[in-house]
Amino acid sequence: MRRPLVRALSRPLILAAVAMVIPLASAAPAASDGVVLGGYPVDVSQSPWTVALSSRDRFGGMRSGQFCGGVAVGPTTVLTAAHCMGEEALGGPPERVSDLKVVAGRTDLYSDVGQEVSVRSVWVNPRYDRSSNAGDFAVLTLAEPLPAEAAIRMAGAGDGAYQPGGEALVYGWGDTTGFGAYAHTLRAAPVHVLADSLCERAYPGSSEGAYLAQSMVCAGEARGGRDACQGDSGGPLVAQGRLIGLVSWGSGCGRPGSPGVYTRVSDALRTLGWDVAARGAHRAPGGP
Ligand code: 4AZ
Repeated sequence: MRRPLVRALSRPLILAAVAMVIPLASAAPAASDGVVLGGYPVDVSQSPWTVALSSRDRFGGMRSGQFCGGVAVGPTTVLTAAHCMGEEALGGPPERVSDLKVVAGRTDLYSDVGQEVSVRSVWVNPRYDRSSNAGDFAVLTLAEPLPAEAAIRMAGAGDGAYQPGGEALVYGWGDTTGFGAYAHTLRAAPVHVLADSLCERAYPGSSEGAYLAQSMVCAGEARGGRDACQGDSGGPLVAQGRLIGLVSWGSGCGRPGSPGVYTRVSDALRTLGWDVAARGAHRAPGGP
């Protein structure tokens, strides 16, 4: 569910209370140690393209102001989810968040290791559809460049990395339990790329969204357990060393039969008119 990040962040005490009760129930989540659920800790040097989006003014300084994930695809270009730049998350247009930053090279959000770079401009996909969640991506242009090795290659249409059954990794600092327990160190969870038909069946269309294979990628585990969750949005789904998805939505986190839904990077590239090899360096006229 593309639940507003803000709602979870503004009610941490309520969520904490729920989390204390749930382990006693039989319907406990399949895993409770993830990124991302069902994951493990990683050092950001293993995935230097994984960045945190930050606004201390809006989200507080505790966890470096982190509220979403992002992916460096060029020295000054970061992809994230459109819904991370929405009013529900930011309380207004992104231009009004004067301390919007990208945090790179910081595994532990409690530390000040790495780099914080101001966001110079935000381009939200004008075709992003809030009811289906189609086209859930935005492009951030940074005020200063990140180290060149921080950028990941994107997988274009027809890339084998989209093949169902393939292994992928999702990265983030998001909720590790589904109950509002936000990580402060980066985590990764191994998931499988799943057939579109699985997500089409799981998400035929509801208030949460509708799975559309052209613009979305289905990934997770049939048994549930490993999944992205709130706070991971906008972060990377990587297969065969290439970026195939951005964390977008799903019904809850890690539930059997409710896989994670990701923005299909090849479709974003097509919308942007970007050449895969150009890593976002070539802009379409009228684009970001
Ligand atoms: C969210 O609310 C969210 N399980 C992100 C990913 C998933 C669910 C919710 C996928 O940002």
